[in-house]
Amino acid sequence: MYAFKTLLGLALAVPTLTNPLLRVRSLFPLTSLLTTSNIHQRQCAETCGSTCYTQSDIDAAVQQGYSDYQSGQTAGSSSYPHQYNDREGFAFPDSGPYYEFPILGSEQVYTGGSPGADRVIFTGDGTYEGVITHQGAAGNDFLQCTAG
Ligand code: 2AM
Repeated sequence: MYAFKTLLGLALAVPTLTNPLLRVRSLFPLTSLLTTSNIHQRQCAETCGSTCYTQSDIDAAVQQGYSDYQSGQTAGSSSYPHQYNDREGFAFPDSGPYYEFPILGSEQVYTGGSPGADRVIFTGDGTYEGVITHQGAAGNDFLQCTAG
């Protein structure tokens, strides 16, 4: 009986330890490599040029911009947030006046310095209205970013 158990143990253990495929599978189950559940994908709510913004990127920019607007502060030595006059005539969900604040593609909230090309728009009560960009527009004009 002892000999049988030893043989059975060896029969099971040896292929697992010596067969590279079985060894790799036991360390890194293949199924976890094939499923996407572990892969963090950013879901774009708005895309400006080729820059993707998630809703949480947008919410963070609006929150910072509106907080500065309410306290009468600007980010660093910049002029943001400041009023956006909608010279382009974009149709936002609510009426103005509107305010703009930079949104950065780096997943960092804007605190001053170069504002890049992209802006969130919000109203005087902090309602988010949209994302616009200088990317692809003439001069200082804006284009609306694309949903998704
Ligand atoms: P904005 O503040 O509405 O973005 C001087 O700063 C002028 O340049 C402002 O009219 C400003 O508009 C605009 N501006 C800022 N960043 C820009 C960019 N990346 N491309 C084009 N215009 C920009």
